[in-house]
Order: sequence, then C-alpha cells, then structure tokens
Amino acid sequence: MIYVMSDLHGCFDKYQAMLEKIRFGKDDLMYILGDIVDRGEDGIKILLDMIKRPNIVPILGNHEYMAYTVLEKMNVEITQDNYDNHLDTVSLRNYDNWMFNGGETTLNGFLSLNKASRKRILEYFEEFSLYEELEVNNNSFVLVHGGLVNFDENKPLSEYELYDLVWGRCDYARTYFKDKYLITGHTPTALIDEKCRGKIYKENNHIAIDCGVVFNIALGCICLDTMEEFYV
Ligand SMILES: [Mn+2]
Repeated sequence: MIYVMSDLHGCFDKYQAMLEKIRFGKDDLMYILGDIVDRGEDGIKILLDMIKRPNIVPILGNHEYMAYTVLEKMNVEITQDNYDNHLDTVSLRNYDNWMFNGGETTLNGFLSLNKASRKRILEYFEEFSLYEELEVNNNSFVLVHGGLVNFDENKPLSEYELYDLVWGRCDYARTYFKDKYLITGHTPTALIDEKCRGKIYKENNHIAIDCGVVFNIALGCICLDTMEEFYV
C-alpha cells in the first residue's frame, strides 16, 4: 500500500503510533511531505528512523530547507582560512529566521549527535525531493509540501521555483488539475476550513493532510490505494 503523511514537526511518538496503526511493512511505501523537523522535540529522532527505512520517501518542506541551510553552513571545521568569514550576514539572518520558526529543538538534536550522524543527516536532507508524481489505481497524484505558486496547468513541475513549492500555499478554493489530485501539507486543515479541524481536507481535487499534530490536534495519513484515512 502507498501512504502519505506530513508535518510531523518533531512528534516522534505520533509518527511511530501511525506506522503501527497502519501496520506499515516492508512492502508498503510512505511519502512524507516535509516539515518533519522544528517546533516539536524529536525531529532529528524521526529523521534517524526514516534513514533506516528505504521505503519512506521524504519530500522537502520549508523547515528542512531552513534547517539544512543553517546546519550545512555551521557544520564546517573552523580553520585559519575561514575563521573570520565562515558565518556571514546572510547566514546569521538565516539562523535567526530558523530560530524564530521553531528551529531550536532541531538544532539541539543535531548538536547532540556525533560527527558521523551529523554528516548522515545533512546527506539525507540532500536526498529530499521537491515533488513527486504518482499513479495509483488509475488515480494521478501530485505531491508537494506547500503549493504551486505561479500555477500553469501546462508547466512541468520541474520548472517551478523552490519557493513556489516549499513556502507557497495553495488556493484551496481553486481546482488546479481536472484529472489529478494535488496532495499538500504546510497549511493546517483547520485553517483551510474550520469544519475540517483534525481531518484531512478533500475538496476541488485537493487533498490537504496537515491536521496539526504539533498543535495537539491530530496526525493524519491517507492510503492512496484505498483513499482510507487514518488518525492518531
Ligand atoms: Mn511548512
């Protein structure tokens, strides 16, 4: 079976509970639509678990992008050649912005790792895709963390800017594709429609799956073979 969930935000226990609930096995496939890290405590712990599971496919969220941008810059050895310029103004601004967006838990988790694990985390971030396109049971799906800003039906996904996919938000009142479902995280479903609080939003060929687990609402997961929804 093929599943999708999103916006775990460091909620390791809920992540684990969901995998148990759906009896996630070696023959299944799970797409996680980003924002695995930040705000909650255990983003790094989730990443270390995901790394061990080749049947979990990570898609980039804005929080991974912020984390990677800072950690990759920080994770260099200070030498005589770089000691006075390795953190420039842009890097410090990126750091500030990440902390403002709940990055402290992820930073602490990263700093508690040994050198080899830090390297593995940074390599893993580089494996994240920006989007996926799938065909399951004659249904077509586009998977992306945020949205499709500057949408054009005929524009290939590869031509969207990173910002449009990762930070952008969908207009959920608008049907983007007549013949495809667009699956997104990033925007808690309660903010799309208060009636959908804690539930997956399905309207206008959208499937929005961020049910706000880090705000103590719920973690949602959808099975693309059956369209069955799961919650913990
Ligand atoms: Mn996001």
